Amino acid sequence: MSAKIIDGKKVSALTRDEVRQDVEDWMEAGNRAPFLQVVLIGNDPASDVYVGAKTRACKEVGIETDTMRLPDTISAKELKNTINKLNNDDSVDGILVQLPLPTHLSSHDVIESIDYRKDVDGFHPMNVGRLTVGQPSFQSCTPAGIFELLKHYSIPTKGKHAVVVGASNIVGRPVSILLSREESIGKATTTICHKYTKDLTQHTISADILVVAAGQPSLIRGEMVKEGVVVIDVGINRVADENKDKGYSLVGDCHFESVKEKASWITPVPGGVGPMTVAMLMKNTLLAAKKSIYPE
Ligand code: BQF
Repeated sequence: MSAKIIDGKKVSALTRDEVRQDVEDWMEAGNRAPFLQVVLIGNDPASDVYVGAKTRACKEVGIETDTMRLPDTISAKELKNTINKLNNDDSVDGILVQLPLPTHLSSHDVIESIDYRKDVDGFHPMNVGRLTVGQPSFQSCTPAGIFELLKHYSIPTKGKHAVVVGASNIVGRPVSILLSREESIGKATTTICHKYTKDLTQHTISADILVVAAGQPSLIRGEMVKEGVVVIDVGINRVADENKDKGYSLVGDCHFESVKEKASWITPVPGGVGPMTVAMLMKNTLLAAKKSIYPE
């Protein structure tokens, strides 16, 4: 078998188009444009790229946005005060603090200082908790994007064995929770693997759906998966490539060439899950502006 491609670029364009239309309707009904405040701390080049992608998407769908650039010397207290002002500013619908943070800042503390009603990344414990118990919440954008892809391609999850590799708070953990929920996309038997998993292949080989978010190029190879598996590769790794102008190319956590020979469906990197993450941020920002999750 050679896998069919899950086209995240295409589905993200469709999703953004939907949001653009919804924003237009929202404004025609007499409301102001949704507003996303991005907070970018320090000078991480990858973060610059991600924030650039997010602000471009905002412009495209009619969401207003501003990026507040703060020095990496900012203290926890100063940052908390800054976020507090944004929490209390009625013209701000969504607040996104770009991760990773400089090491002297605690991401737990920073995330918890954001008003959960403006937490469009879905990282606040209130949103994570509500997601876990099945109450309406902002869903973390990458997991939500993965679900949008499964929905678009009508890939069934009920009763399947879903194996998630990577247990991060941003991707692996929430994906595993969502896949095991009793919802229309869900009802999967879920295994979560991480760096202490003894025999990774023993688990990946039995996966009907394999979500890989480990941050390690070629972690998953063809021999480690079953014929017909659906592979969602969340990894974004820079590897040196002298044929590219930038000097590097992006690869996922799967050895694409060998895995695609066995999979029924696979996400490419780039152009798979990544663009969906940005599209779902647009959706969340509109939900925040409409106060859809947390009505007043
Ligand atoms: C694509 C991210 C690791 C750490 C912090 C499109 C994005 C990426 C890839 C993007 C990511 C990854 C984001 C592609 C946002 C996804 O074409 O494949 C878009 O902008 N992402 C982030 O904000 O912080 C990260 C990964």
